[in-house]
Parts: sequence; C-alpha cells; structure tokens
Amino acid sequence: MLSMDKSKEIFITAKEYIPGGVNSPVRAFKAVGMDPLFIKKTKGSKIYDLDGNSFIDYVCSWGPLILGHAHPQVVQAICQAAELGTSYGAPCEGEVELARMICEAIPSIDKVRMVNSGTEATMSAVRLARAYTGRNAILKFAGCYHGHGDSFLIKAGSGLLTAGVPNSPGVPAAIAEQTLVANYNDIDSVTKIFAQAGSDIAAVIVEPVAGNMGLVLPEPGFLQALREITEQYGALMIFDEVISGFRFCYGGYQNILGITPDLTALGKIIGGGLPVGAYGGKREIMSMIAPEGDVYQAGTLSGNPLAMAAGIASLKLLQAKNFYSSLEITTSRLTNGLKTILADHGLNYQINQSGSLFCLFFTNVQVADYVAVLSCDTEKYAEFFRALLQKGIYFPPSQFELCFVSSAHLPQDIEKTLAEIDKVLDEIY
Ligand code: HOZ
Repeated sequence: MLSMDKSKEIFITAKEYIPGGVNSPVRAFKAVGMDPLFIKKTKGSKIYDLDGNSFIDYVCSWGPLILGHAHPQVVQAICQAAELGTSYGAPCEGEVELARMICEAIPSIDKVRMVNSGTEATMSAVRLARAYTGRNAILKFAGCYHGHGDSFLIKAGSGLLTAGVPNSPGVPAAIAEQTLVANYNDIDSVTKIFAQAGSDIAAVIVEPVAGNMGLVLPEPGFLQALREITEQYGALMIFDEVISGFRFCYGGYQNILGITPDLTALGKIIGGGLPVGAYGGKREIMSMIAPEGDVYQAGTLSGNPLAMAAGIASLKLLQAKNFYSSLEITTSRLTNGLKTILADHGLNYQINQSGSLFCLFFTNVQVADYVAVLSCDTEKYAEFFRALLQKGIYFPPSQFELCFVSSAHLPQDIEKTLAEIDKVLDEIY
C-alpha cells in the first residue's frame, strides 16, 4: 500500500479552513470513497504527492494541460512575464495577441473578451445572448455542464452528476425556470421545447462534445439540426468549447464540424494552465459588450499578463506539424490496448474516445446520452480507481469525468498504464 499519510494529515487541517477541504468539489475524491491526494509538484505526464508518490496523470488539471505539466516553454513565458509585473489592471499587448490568435483560429469569432474562467465565459455569453435577443429563457442539455452559474445548475454534469444533485440550493426558482432542459443527441426533445417556447428562447448552449458526463460524442447531424432550429426561431447558438477548444485541432470543435455558432465560450487550453476564460462571436453581437455597448461585464484580473503569456506560448506550441495527429495516435494506443484487456477479462465496458479524450464507462450499454451514462456501475469504477492509484496511475476521481492525454505522455507511460490496468482488473474481477 502506498503511504498517503501526509495527504491525510493536511486534509484534516484543510477541512477546518476550506469547505470540504477543497476548492472544487470533485477534487475531494468523495465519489471514489477516499481522501484526496495533495500535490507537491508536477512535470510532464506525472504528478507527485506530498508523500513522495508519483502517478501518471490522466486528469491533466481537467483539460488545460494538453502539453503536459510544466512545459518548459510555457513556464519560461510565465516567468518572463512575471519579471515585468504580475497584474496591470490596464491593457497590455498580450491580450491583443491572444485575442488575435483566437479570432484567426476560430472563424466564427470576430471579437473575443477575456475573462478568468470557463464559468465566467458561459455566464457572460448567456447575458449577452439575452441582451441581443431580448429574451430570457435558455435551453441546455441534461448532463452538460457549463460551470456553476445559476442558470446552468439544472440537470448538470461534472460534480453535480457525481453527487446526484440535480439542482443546487441557492439558485432562485425564478432563474431555474428560465432554463429549459433537452436530451443530448435527441433533436426531437429540442423540437418539442421550441414548439412550445421557441419565441422565449434567447440561446441554446451546448458542449459540442459533451465532456462532463464522461465523454459523449455528438451523433451525426445532431448539432447541424440544432443550428437549423436555432436559426429558424431566432435563438442564438452558444458552443461551450471550454474543454473542446484547441483540444482536437488548432481551433474549436466547430472547425471540424463546419458549424458556425453565434457565440463560443473558451477556457482551459487557451490559458496554458493559468486561470483564463474567453467568450467571442459575431461582431454585431460582441459589439454590445461594454464599453462598446451597454452589456456590462468586467474583471480586475481579466487579460492578466501572465495568463496571456502562458496562453500565447501554448497556442504557438500547438501549431507544430502533426501535433494533434500524434496525440490521437498516443491516445488510441491506450484505448485500443484497453479494449483488448477488457475483452480478455470478459468485460463489455464501453470506451468513448475522440482525439486525446476518452472515458471508460463501467456499463455494457452504448453511451450516447445522459440516461446511458447513469447506467454505469459507479461503485465498481471507484474500486478500479483506488486500485489503479495504488499502482501509480491517476484516473479521474469520478466515473463522470474525462481522461485527458497530453503530448507529454510517452509510449512507456501508455505501456505501464495498460500493464497496471490489466493487473487491477485481475484483482477486482
Ligand atoms: N469542473 C471540473 C471537472 N469537470 C473540476 C475542476 C477542478 O476540480 O479542478
């Protein structure tokens, strides 16, 4: 057994001063029935805890670290920026450079506003959509998660799915009423809602690849149909690309789909591991934001020079030839190996993969929507997680989160991961 004494000890203190001892619920490891690891340092594909254990990391800070931990060029860019001051509260060149890179990479984005998190980006995009359309309702999908804004905590994914909490206390009923919920990959459920309330709907917000109920891919035609119906009713389409932005290609998942949303929320990768979000879209919509227009949204640390430097350095590295194809090859090596191991153990568990994202669902049901996700054996996943952790492999501490592969994951990491999974399945089955 690995010693985790130091993590356990500090968790006791953490719980005295921080709600639940963590600053974001999934990190508490509640869904896998153990105390969290406290991380001391990270490098490449590995994280190291306070007790000196090392783990191959498939969480990668929940998405930003597509280049792996502490990439030397990203760290250098942050250090150089820090020498010049950590926050200006005034415009700087980095903001313009990162905005230009985003607009050039994602054709639907004419203008972009930097914020500090994905949550801030989605909340602000919804406010803007409401202002632009003069309507109040929004439509989201069961199991999709768009951060913790009041409007989104209705049938949300991520930590809320883990905890089985369909809603959160503190969300006023009047706000919750403005959020309509359809089923992902089920255009009929969308059509029905539009038929009843289409003229009240300001926007449909959707993760083009759903990444907060495990990984659920859009079925062919689903997002195109969504684009058509939003246009038909004069509602905006907001793509939440906080996870998918720059994850599958140099741009958004929308570049691959060939769909043009009205607004896009970004985060994670564009901040290179520092706290950044952004929302952008059509010029005439974005021009409504203050000070150009009168839709108010502001932030002391928005466009922070360190975060901009990390984002710019990261995006430059993502432009390398074959970056995305080689990342996908690494990931497929892992998922193909996993499929063989599962078959050898007589298990028919489902693996969903797209590019460098994947999820191992502990269910025999093909996973294309929220209902299928709920059929997973979460207890067995927790057992699997705990056993794998003992072998030095760090999977997400919840069945309903994703595995992220980075360019720092080497063939030997993949081989070790597969070998350890094989042993763990022997142990638990
Ligand atoms: N909302 C993130 C998972 N989808 C968790 C973020 C964190 O705990 O750092």
